[in-house]
Amino acid sequence: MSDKDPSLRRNAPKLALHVPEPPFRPGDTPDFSSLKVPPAGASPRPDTSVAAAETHELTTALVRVLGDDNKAVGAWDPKLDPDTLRKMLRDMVTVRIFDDRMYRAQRQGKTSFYMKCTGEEAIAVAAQTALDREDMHFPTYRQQGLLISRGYPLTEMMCQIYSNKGDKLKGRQLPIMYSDRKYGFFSISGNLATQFPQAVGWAMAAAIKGDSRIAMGWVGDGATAEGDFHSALTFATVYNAPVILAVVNNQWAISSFSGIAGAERATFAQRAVGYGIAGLRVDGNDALAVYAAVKWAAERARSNGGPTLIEFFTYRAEGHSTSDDPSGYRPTNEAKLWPLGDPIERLKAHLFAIGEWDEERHAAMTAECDAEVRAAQKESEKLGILPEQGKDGVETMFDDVYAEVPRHLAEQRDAALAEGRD
Ligand SMILES: Cc1ncc(C[n+]2csc(CCOP(=O)(O)OP(=O)(O)O)c2C)c(N)n1
Ligand SMILES: [Mg+2]
Repeated sequence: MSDKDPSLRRNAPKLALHVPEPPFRPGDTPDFSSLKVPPAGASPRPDTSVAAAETHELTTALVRVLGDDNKAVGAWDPKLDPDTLRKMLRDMVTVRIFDDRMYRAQRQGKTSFYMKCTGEEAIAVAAQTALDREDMHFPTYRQQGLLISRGYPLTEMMCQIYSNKGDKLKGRQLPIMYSDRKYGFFSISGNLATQFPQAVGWAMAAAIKGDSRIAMGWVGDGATAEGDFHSALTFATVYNAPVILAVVNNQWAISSFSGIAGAERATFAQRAVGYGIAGLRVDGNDALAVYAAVKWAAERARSNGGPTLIEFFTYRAEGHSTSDDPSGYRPTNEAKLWPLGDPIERLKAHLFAIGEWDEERHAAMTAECDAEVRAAQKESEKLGILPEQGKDGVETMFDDVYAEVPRHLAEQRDAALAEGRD
């Protein structure tokens, strides 16, 4: 047989590619029984100065603190005081109410677009609580919990969503793509994974300046397939950047399941170790575990121990955005069958279990949050909603691009104005 003509190699095995397919499609009954969910408290908590390679076990495990009895157990229990727990619960409830009202506002035609984070509230809220107010976040469109937890005015968030007269970004950003340096919240970019190199770069700059603030970058499971994810990890490890890199693995990237980004082969946290970065895989629906993991990574970064990649394992309970209909690609009851539960219910049950909360207080607090969101909505809607918004003069699109409008743009602006007058 000749080696020159590959078609003649009849006895060799045929090469084949594997094309990942989600385990369940619309109409199927989801079955998560093969999912390995270790008991709460099972993971060891190494010292924050541990060598990155030694975190390997933690990248395949799942750090969990809240047990089936709703008590906090194990080495990762952050031992938070009840006021902090109640504040986190309140923030998470506010995020959910905010999401519901803004989703409805989109359906009522008051804005063009909205994105919820249902089921993922614990991740942004607990991460924010674990960091310092001065630390810098590089968020994606699903971390509204960071702003809400930092006490950002809800009215301002809504004005941005409505792109109305109160929108500080003047309608130049897609609704929900907030930006506020004062709140340590970098401008959201729709371009996936840009957050990672930006966070690493900011963290490197902080170190160069001798600053003590750290950065936290955020991406989704799907975005880890972007080149930016990998170059960010390279820079982070080479320069030992004081950064926390969060992968929110909600298992979906619009209609692509996480297998398309490589989840069938290794966990997202495992990617860290290959780069020489510490990795943690955490139950993202367990607010205490999220808090503890971010605190661990922050301590490591602040003491020049280097970067940490944290995978928050969760489930995107609703559509990708108001433009998406998940019933077209996954079973409609999948979110309900997801075994890690609802993060709000779990934190609430924990507060009940330690005798620091009850139904009456919960109902009163929920009513307060609801009233707060409604009041903010009323206030922001006074400043404009669709279809009245968006009638700015054509000349305004030339503003804020350059410090001084260059000659050729000035000419275009004048021509547009002249045409408008005809
Ligand atoms: C570079 C780039 N590619 C594609 C898109 C289109 N897009 C927007 S969101 C999204 C899915 C992202 O999924 P994931 O990273 O898992 O985040 P999630 O939406 O689940 O929070 C895609 C493909 C984009 N915005 N930017
Ligand atoms: Mg995703």
